[in-house]
Amino acid sequence: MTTAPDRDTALSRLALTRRLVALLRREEAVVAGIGNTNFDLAAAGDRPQNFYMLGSMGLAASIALGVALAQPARRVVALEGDGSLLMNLGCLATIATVAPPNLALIVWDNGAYQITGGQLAATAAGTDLVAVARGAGIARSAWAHDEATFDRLVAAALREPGPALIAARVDAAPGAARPERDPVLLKDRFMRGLGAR
Ligand SMILES: Cc1ncc(C[n+]2csc(CCOP(=O)(O)OP(=O)(O)O)c2C)c(N)n1
Repeated sequence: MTTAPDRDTALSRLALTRRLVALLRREEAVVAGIGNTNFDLAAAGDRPQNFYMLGSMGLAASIALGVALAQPARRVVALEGDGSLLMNLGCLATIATVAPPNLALIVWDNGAYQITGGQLAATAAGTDLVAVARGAGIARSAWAHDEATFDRLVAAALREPGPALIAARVDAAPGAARPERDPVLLKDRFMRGLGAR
């Protein structure tokens, strides 16, 4: 769907992250953004092909773009909070221009910078990140209004040529787990997980 869902139908970010992990079959790389996004990925299923961004907002998509270009035979998924993506909107134009067919972006839109105190983000005032992505040139950009649609969109993004962007309105539940916070260890493990070391 291209119409943004109402916020009162927000889905569980953790439940959706679990659904994503359940759909992974082929050692796909998953690059998770700062905070709740990577906390929930760690809870949903830690794996050597997961990379947990620490500190920098909005770079999961850019890192995932690099991985997708370096390993075109591997599917790559970026998970990003709406506040983080708003800080690096230019990546959408870059991804549309380079257009790696093996890249999918998933955006968790809770309308806020939740982890730093719930300050409202532009998405709460009406910025529609699916419309922004489509405008940037990522034609396969859609809202997941419910879990079944999310599953269908993710399965298609993992199988069909991308790039694709999937966004969901999510709740404000705190992140469910804490991954390792040693950046060198995380990077080395990820590189080994991708067979790059
Ligand atoms: C450049 C930069 N500015 C501010 C921060 C502080 N900060 C860390 S996480 C965060 C909010 C992230 O918001 P979002 O990506 O929407 O995720 P949420 O917390 O809502 O799950 C902020 C403001 C930071 N780490 N980097």
